[in-house]
Amino acid sequence: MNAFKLLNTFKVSNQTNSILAARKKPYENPFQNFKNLTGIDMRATAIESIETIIVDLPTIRPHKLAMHTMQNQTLVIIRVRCADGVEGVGESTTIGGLAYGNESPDSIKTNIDKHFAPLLIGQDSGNVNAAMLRLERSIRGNTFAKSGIESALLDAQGKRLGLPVSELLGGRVRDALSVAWTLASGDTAKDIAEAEKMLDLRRHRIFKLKIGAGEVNRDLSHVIAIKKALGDRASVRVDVNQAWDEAVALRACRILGANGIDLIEQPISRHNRAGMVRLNTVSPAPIMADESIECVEDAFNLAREGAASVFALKIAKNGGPRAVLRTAAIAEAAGIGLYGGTMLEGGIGTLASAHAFVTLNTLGWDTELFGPLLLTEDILSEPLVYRDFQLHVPHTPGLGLSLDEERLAFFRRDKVSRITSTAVHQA
Ligand code: MUC
Ligand code: MG
Repeated sequence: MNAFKLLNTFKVSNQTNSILAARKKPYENPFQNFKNLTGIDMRATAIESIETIIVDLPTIRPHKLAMHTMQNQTLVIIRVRCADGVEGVGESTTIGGLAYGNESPDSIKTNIDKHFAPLLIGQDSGNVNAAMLRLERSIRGNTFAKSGIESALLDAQGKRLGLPVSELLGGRVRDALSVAWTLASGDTAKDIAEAEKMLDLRRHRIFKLKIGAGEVNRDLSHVIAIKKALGDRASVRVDVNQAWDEAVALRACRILGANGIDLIEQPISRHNRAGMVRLNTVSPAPIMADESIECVEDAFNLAREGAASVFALKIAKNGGPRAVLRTAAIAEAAGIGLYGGTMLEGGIGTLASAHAFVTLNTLGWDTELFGPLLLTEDILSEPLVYRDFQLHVPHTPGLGLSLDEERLAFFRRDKVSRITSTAVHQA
């Protein structure tokens, strides 16, 4: 049988795109094998379809990073539908189109639709190892897209087995995660007021300041003023997003360390690894690698060279909740501290990260899983629970969330473009 025919055996002629429509009896021994409509041996947990949806959500205020100012956030939602009726949901999200990494929301959607889905349709959704290995063999990089798919497969398997994703990952050792907040309005007084509000609300007592876009001395004064205002009531850290060169960073790291700043994230380009090693040797405040880690192998090389004292763990930059735990294992073995990072995902990506982070033995620098709180809207039926400075991670099966279909329909980008094209047509 040629490849085209084989691919078509996975499709049925009606609109359900179901290879197993006649057999859909959810949860009845989903691991049993049986023959599909064309006689091919299949599992009840086979992947039937993969849908990718781009969603644009407004932020509560402009969020200023060295390379981009966010006015909204774009999520790619992934729905993996399986033959037993189980659906897994995942999210692939980045910051500022292509400003942060090698993948944009548009490339993530196109690549999943065109390259990932054909490899996965008909495969066993219950075997996450095998599914991800199949992708790994044919698709280089694209860790953001892989992360959303891996999250969705874990969500599906958790729902099927009645287990939270954290338990599929070996079991949680904590139920809640302390969460930092990023001060990034660009205005010192506004940032101090925002930090005070967060302390009052008992929502955050760790603050990350986004610097690097402005003149360095002004940035340093801004950070020092905020630390002075907050004193010992908060941990203050900075993220430079690669904006400095090594000479500037050498001076700035000394000043920041001397003024009580606890952590300095990605001060220089990810390409200057030797410079990161030199900075990490002399800086009084620990250096954290973020953009330097684009895959698990990067983490190994950074650890080997001593280029950072702390790693920002991000599911998107490693290829998923399981993949990020491999980076964490490298860090643990090398004595490198761990920080649970974010790409400012919405609720789905945030929970996918959280389920991985609750399984870690140590998480000395806590997390920054505040993405949903930066958005004025979400597309989940129930918001995530932030209380007493922590994100509380659900015990319900899968990622522990459900989509609000009406809100998803409202915020999906293709709906907006349909409306726009109708309006243009009428005019
Ligand atoms: C980054 O560079 O770490 C995380 C928090 C935030 O405000 O931006 C992100 C990305
Ligand atoms: Mg960062």
